[in-house]
Amino acid sequence: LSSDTIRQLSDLHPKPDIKFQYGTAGFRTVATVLDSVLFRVGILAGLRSKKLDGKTIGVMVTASHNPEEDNGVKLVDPRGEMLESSWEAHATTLSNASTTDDFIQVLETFVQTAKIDLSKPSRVVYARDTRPSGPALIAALEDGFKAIGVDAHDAGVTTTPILHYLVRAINTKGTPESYGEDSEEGYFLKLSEAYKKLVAGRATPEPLLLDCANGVGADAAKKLSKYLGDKLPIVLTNTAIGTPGALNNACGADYVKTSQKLPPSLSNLLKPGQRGCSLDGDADRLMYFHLDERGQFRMLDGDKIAALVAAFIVELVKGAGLEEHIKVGVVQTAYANGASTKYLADRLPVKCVPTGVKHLHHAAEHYDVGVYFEANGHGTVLFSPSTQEMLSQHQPSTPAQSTALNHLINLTQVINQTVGDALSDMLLVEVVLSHKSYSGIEWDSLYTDLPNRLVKVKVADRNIFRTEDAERRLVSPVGLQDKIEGLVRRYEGGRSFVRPSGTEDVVRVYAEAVLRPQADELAFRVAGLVYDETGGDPASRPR
Ligand code: G16
Repeated sequence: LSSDTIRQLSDLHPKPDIKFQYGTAGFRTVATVLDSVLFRVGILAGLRSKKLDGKTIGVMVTASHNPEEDNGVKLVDPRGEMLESSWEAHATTLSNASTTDDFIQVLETFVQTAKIDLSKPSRVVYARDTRPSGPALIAALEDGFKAIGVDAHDAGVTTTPILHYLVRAINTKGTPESYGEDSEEGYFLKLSEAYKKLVAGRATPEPLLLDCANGVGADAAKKLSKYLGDKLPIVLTNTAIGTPGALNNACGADYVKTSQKLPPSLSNLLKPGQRGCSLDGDADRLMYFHLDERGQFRMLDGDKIAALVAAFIVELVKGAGLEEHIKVGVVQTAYANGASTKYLADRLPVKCVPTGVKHLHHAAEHYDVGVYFEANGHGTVLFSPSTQEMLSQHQPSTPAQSTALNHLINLTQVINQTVGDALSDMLLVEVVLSHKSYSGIEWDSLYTDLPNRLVKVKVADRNIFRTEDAERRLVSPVGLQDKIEGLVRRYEGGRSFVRPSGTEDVVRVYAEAVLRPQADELAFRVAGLVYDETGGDPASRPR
């Protein structure tokens, strides 16, 4: 380590008096305090690459669904997956060293204990979303690259899933596992070509209304739309990338999921019977919706996407004559609507894991085909390497089997298997709707959601909340779980859980019950319990 260069550059990025944590989706907080974190992440990314023999690592600067004033950064491992969890702790430790001296000492110890050969090359590809704080944070990140001598490639302003795609494409280039051309254009080509094959010969669908959350998804969707041409007419809205304060504001996937409402900006645009969907701030989440026969807003969330997609894949696997060889499974979190879990578990193996794509992704890898979606619309489908191999080798016995097999192969291409990808998921949903001749109404009627409510509680210290059983039970603060269960018992079909957010400084409370007013009441009463437990300003007590 040339500690002189690191020292000089580190002095330009002093750490504020704040405790940082690499959480559910990397570091994420108000952008103004993140400068030192970005510098240090630049160094860490370089070290991760060296440790992995010069493989390319990804760095994405985004705060996704969070408000515009937040920002964040997450690392992407060589196969396009989230950073290996043991390194999350290293990221946290490095980010919290208080002075340049401390930082260099922690760094040297880390290089020794992790046995990193500094003579190896290091390569990183990085990108950011549209947040105004992005350019300054990227400059800090680049200082980190400079400090450790990274061969860095700037992918500019793009979506999180495109960055994940690029990482995998770069690392598999020229190998039998090649994931596609290592460029944004390569991504759009791969997805759009597969989509066109899957809908060949089918009627052009009614236009899809796409809410881009005034974020980076607007640019990407515009480009994708050109590749799709008239195969999928898309009406883009909330594309005001340059308007201060517009990002995720009363629009986007998180707004739709949490408020269970149509973004007000869409109210004059969405016509009864029309399909609409919302991206989030970095286009890795997708929520669908439609207006039913009575003009009522109906949300088609990640659970509904999982149900739609899993059933379709099972049908194709059977159609291809592969049901004895390929087992499809689903992964959800505690937020999955109880009705969706019942619907899926009656048909397929279903596993529940803690929040965070990395947990779902790893669990999904245990199936031949693993469909994973968080209720908030974050998810994808994984085809195991042996399943992909089987699909390419299988000899179908009938023309019908051959068609089903080709559809499965094309699905492996339209789906971004590195991470949840709103645009890829949108194409996937559109394929299934087209094949099934479903409108939003038929899709929605697969099962009826139990009424549910999600609320946030601002507490003094969310770290006192600890959970077990895939976040379905609180173990700390002691005694609170019993109180929650006491409340839940009073509600028909009641279910509720409490967990600390990994991306916002809040505790989240989820509740569902058979009747809407009861789900709301249960959520607010549990939130009240949480609030009483931790104390705080009575004016902000949830009610
Ligand atoms: C991130 C994670 C998701 C998670 C969400 C909310 O999404 O990638 O897996 O569901 O945060 O997490 P929490 O409830 O812990 O705040 P995104 O879209 O913001 O990157």
